[in-house]
Amino acid sequence: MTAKRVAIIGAGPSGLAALRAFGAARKAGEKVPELVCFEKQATLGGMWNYTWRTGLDEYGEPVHASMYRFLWSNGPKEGLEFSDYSFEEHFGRPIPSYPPRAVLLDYIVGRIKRDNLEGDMRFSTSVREVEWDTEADNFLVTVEDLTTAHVYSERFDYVIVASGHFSTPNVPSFPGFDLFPGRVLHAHDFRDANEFAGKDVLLVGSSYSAEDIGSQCYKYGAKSITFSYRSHPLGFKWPEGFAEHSLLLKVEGDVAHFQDGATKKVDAIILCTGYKHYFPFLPDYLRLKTHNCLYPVDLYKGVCWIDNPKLLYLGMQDQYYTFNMFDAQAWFARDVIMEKLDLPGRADMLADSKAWVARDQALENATQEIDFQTDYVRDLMTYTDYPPFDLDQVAALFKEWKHDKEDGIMTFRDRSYRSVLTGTMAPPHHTPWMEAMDDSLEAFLAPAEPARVRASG
Ligand code: FAD
Ligand code: NA7
Repeated sequence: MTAKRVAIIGAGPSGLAALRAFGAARKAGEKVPELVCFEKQATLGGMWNYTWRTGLDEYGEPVHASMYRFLWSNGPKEGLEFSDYSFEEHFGRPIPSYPPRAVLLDYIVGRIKRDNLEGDMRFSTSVREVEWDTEADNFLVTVEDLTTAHVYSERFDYVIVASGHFSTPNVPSFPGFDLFPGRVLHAHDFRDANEFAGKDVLLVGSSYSAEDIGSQCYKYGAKSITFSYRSHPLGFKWPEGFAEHSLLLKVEGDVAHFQDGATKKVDAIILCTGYKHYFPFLPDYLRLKTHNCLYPVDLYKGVCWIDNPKLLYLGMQDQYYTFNMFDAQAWFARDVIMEKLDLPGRADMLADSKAWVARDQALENATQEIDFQTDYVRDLMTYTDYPPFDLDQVAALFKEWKHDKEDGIMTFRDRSYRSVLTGTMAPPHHTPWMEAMDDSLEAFLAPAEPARVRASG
């Protein structure tokens, strides 16, 4: 019998979690399927790769990256630590709780490289089409090697979609944008806060992107930051120079008008209005259709496409938990594929999924959301041998993080947390976040400057 073939679409944290899950089974002596990972970028790491490019890349492909320079983790690393690979193991010593992008990238990729788990990795290869062949009982996956423009198809028994969902921007328009004299852009195309030094910046949206890009622009010298919210303000104790207004009504010249009657002259507008789940390579009958939420519809255990569970999705939820949740999902997907787990019938899968969706829709605040996602990850982990970790402690940590942000939105990244894996308390960073302008791995890991020794005398 020929080995089963599995296509993994994307080599970001979710796709790499799948490689790691199968790698763990292989290490345990199990016979694992043949894995092929298609990645349209030239390297591992997904969203955690930085590129200056926006719009289309050198091949005419939409640029995946929404990450920007100077991005530091927006939650404590102790909440996302892989339970089979601690930060301490990777860096050889404890590191502070809020690492910048390059440090997290090093950690994600390090886990894969150290154990040579890359396997059959097809870089610079974009998946163009996935079709289900009922007769053959497998998928026909068509891809393009971007470097040669060669298009080819291969057959797979399973397909894992790990292509991320914070890449295709949701871009509303507002009256007056066409005549606005400054720059209008979406957060997806934001790259360098220095561009906005000395400027009055308007951010539309009131979630993570607005909060972080607004804070960044302030850190790098913007003159003022104005947020415009649709449902609710961010509500932090912002420093002087910040303001929050209700929804933008229109722009007249360079003056923004808000629903609450306020007006503000602005130099640039950044739409922090979220992203769309977008799978141009999937036909309608296989395509997940959801907004950004904690439990997307039509997925059993948030992973298996109920209408055809040989199609599996990783990382499609909105996220408190990130890397360790992707792992828990990948272990579950692996065990479905390796037939270590029996899936219930369609009606039972649907009922289970609907119960989770209903519970998600009734959530009223962040505390409940954290508890919900904790329960979700806990439930997933009961099915597999993903190394257990103390989920209650992680949930408590997320709640503490929420309070820390309320206490000081510009200082929360200076806090330290205890690893639930190693029990080690993170050391403080050598420089407060507001003064740490260099976000390189080298600067972050550099020892604190020794205190100057005063000449006695
Ligand atoms: P991605 O990382 O998006 O990876 C998907 C991969 O699929 C990419 O490499 C892409 O090139 C590839 N791909 C897509 N389409 C195709 C195709 N057709 N063919 C082949 N390959 C394809 N999380 C945190 O934990 N902490 C943070 O501080 C944090 N900050 C964030 C800041 C920003 C601005 C954004 C956008 C996200 C942030 N996140 C953060 C969430 C982040 O998305 C996740 O941590 C993580 O990257 C999701 O992993 P993923 O593998 O599911 O998706
Ligand atoms: P989110 O968390 O999905 O939030 C999107 C925000 O955009 C949210 O505040 C929405 O308001 C707002 N929005 C969406 N459409 C509109 C329109 N038409 N008008 C005004 N406001 C709108 O996306 P983010 O980019 O902030 O975060 C996504 C990830 O990127 C996250 O993991 C971060 O770590 C980085 P609503 O509350 O729905 O009224």
